[in-house]
Amino acid sequence: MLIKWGWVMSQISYKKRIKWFSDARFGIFIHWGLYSILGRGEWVMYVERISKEEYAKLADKFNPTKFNAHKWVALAKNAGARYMVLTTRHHDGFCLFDSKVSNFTSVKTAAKRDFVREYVNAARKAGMRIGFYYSLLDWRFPGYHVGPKKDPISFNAMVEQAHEQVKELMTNYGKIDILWYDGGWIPGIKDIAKYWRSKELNKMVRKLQPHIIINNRSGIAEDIDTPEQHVTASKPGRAWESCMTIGDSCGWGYIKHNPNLKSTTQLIQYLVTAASGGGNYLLNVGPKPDGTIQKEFVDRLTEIGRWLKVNGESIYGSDRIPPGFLWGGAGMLGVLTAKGRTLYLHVFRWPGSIATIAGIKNKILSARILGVNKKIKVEQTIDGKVFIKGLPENPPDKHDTVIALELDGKPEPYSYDGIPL
Ligand code: H79
Repeated sequence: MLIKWGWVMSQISYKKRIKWFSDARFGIFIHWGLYSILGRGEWVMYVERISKEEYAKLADKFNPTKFNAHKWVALAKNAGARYMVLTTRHHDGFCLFDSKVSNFTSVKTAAKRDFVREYVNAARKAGMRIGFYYSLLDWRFPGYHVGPKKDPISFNAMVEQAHEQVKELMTNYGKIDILWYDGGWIPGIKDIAKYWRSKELNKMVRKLQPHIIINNRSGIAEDIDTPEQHVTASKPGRAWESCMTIGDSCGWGYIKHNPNLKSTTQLIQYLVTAASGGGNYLLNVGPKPDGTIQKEFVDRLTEIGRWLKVNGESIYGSDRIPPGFLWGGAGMLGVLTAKGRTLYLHVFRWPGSIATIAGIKNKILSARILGVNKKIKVEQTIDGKVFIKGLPENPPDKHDTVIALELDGKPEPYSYDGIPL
């Protein structure tokens, strides 16, 4: 009984703690570091087998005079993002913050700046929630590559450094909203939490930052699941966030020649699909080495922001669509999102003057197109079919036109079980 009550209590506090995050729905991820100079993605050191001595020389060149954290935050805000996550350190071990346990930082090399502090200050000023990405692994330690069993001294030095640096990040920058671990996998090891001493690590984090949201990449589930490069819902009640690049590769840091970018429409559809499943969308930007962000990214983010200004009520604070809706509820048209008694039909493929959907049990009281000041007519049949009539021939929004359906209660699917189609 005691155990059960303890579980209930922790669920309640989880619900409370996670609320702002789930309501936010949209965040901007930033991958920026020494690798940005080479312009071939953040894995360049590893995939090109660059020695740590050679790679370290990049720190002498990393002096981004055009970096302005306020501009990054303004871009994210204008895109409609409610939080940001910055790579405080990636797998190369280079820190964008001041660390007592490493000399390989932007503070102790050419730039002589604490970029994490500048980011935190700018984000806080703008009311943007603050996330820290931190890579547990550090390629510079031989013990990482051969594993903890073959070189425990080097491996444990790496673990020790991670514990110290996470402590620094959780102590020196005020309130932090998200801790986004990555790089927890260890070659040949399944029980990674044991080797990172993640239980102890996260206990320390929660002591220093009681409200923080921790992701699932230290080998412990913690608060959120993090599907990478795909949108896949977790089980109901569990928060999740899909992270994704704008480019077509698995490169997250700046890539000089990366012409096959996802369109704004695709990005909006991913965001909507995540919201439909009760999840968040963390969209990545890899700024250039000088700290500026390429035009193609700025244009997409600005356009998403424009779309969200009109259609944000269907995204922010939305509920997960209950199970049982046919084909996600919107058939060939697109997907549904929901909030309270409102269903939002996101039309990705505009049908012309009549939109038909099946599988809705509720009575629909009224319908409106977001951003278009005109009531529209709805007809319903007793077997859950809905006909939305008198629509314009062409879609009012080329990415996704949203039709809000006000219902007589919370959305309920109409079940056709046993009825042959
Ligand atoms: O920080 C980003 C990635 O660097 C990191 N997670 C996101 C958020 C990540 N680490 N590993 N992976 C993602 C998956 C590894 C993909 C790889 Fe590859 C395939 C590494 C080597 C082969 C892609 C292709 C990267 C280098 C070559």
